[in-house]
Amino acid sequence: MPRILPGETDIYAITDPNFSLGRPLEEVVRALLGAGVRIVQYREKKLKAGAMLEECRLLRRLTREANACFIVDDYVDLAILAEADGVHVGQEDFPVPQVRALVGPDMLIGLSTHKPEQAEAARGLGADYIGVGPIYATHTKEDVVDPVGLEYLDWVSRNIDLPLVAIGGIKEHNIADVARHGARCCCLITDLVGAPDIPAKVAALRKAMQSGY
Ligand code: 3NM
Repeated sequence: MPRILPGETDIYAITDPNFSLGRPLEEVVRALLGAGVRIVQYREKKLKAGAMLEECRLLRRLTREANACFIVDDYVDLAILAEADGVHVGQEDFPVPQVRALVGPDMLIGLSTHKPEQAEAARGLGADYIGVGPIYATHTKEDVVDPVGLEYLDWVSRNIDLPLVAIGGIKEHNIADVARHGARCCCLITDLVGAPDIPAKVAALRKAMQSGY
């Protein structure tokens, strides 16, 4: 059983080959896990299914050895085949109840939310945690909605009884504000997997987060 789950205080890392400074996925994930990151999401938009499954099996092995939580973005089938701990879906993916029917009762389901109605609906749908974002502008995700700002994060942290993960444009220089506005768990792509020294970046992000509480 993974030691840290989404919603607990920590960094939540998402992989992205486009921002990893050309380093292989294995190197990036080993660096994250070695630095103590305990939640890793596999996010891949370009590879063919077989290649994605191969990468997910590798990440499953690495995260299991590190007692870390492994989540797959979007692809429910891939999450099942790779024996992931969770799958993360967006508002326009398969609806959470249908995803639940496929993955069974034990797999975590994360749902991205961008407005109060979506956050309010999430528990009834059966989501285990919600993404809250994009907090700030981000160019990492295509077709992303406008930034929701810290106000939405504040509102969710006060009103929604589900673990939340803040996401979108979070960086070392603003993560303290995100923590201050109710996020115990902050999710990053570019500022984390794009850091030349990933362990140093994880340490700096954690220190900055702590200063926000
Ligand atoms: N989902 P970065 S924002 C994958 O708001 C993703 O649901 C978002 O990347 C959402 O840390 C986002 O580089 C991109 O801004 C996050």
